[in-house]
Amino acid sequence: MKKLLRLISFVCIFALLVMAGACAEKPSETTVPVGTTTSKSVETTPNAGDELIVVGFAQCKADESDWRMANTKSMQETLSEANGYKLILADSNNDAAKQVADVQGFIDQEVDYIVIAAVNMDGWDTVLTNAKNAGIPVILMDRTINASADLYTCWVGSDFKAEGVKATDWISTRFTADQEVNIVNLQGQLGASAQIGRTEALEDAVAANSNWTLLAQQTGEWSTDTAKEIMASWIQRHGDKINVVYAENDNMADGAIQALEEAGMKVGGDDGVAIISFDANRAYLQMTLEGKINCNVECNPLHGPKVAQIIQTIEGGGSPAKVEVVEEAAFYYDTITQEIVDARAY
Ligand code: GYE
Repeated sequence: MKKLLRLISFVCIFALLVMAGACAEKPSETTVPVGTTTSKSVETTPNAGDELIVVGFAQCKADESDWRMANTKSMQETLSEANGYKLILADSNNDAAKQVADVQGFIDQEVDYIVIAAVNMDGWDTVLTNAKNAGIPVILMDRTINASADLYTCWVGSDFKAEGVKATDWISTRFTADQEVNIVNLQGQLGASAQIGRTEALEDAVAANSNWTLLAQQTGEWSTDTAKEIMASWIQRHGDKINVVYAENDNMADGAIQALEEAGMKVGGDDGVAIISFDANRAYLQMTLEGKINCNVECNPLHGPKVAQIIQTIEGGGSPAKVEVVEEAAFYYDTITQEIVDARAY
């Protein structure tokens, strides 16, 4: 209902302005009347004076990791009241069932848009059908889900398997085909598409390289402390047989490094246990520069502006692209520079 009223007021304002413009002097330059968006570029913020656009944001766990905190901050800074939005943040504390309930809560509140950073890939059909029936556009951000594509408007995020391939490609350059490569894998929270994609890339590479062995694999829940405990037990069991730690985010890589150093093992560099990480947060790019992390694959958390642009496209009557994969790089201990680290936005 709110959306229909907003559309009617938008059309009336536009019609009045067109009539006023027809009578006034032709301006020397093209002026765009307040209340309309230019065809040339999509504004990322609504025009002054409009009522706030209410966005329900279902975040998995706001303090889950450095990456997640940067992601939440990007959404809060972009979808601010000053920019014309009312952002309602629901933190599921990584409880998939609670996150579905959070989304249903947004539907009951009749928000204008729902944005989801999904804890888990499964369990979305019913609540997204409810959102569709309520006429509320759903924007998936960060992670993908297993649901019919007609149940959400679009998805913006990373190609997690491609990230993993960047990492395994580096491992291939680090070791020769006749060297034993024993790998331990600290996985993200099981069922998250980021974990699934990164793990899949590693498992495919292990299957393709007869000299590679996956010694151990366990979820570190994206957490430094959990990863440190798991790594300490793997050191007890496998000791210096471990050649590579494949940690699916920076926080877990940090935990593994702490455990290895406390066990007196050499980490990173040219001849230490090779450390793979994902996210490339600034603090961990600094560790890459110091040689503690060998390969850090970027995963951009700053999705706020892109989400705002998608909302403005829809507000202007347009249809956003169904899939927006963000461009990402990888950084290596022997080529990264201090300038790259200092320029990091998060
Ligand atoms: O790698 C991790 C965060 O979904 C890409 O979730 C995101 C992952 C990221 O907690 O640090």
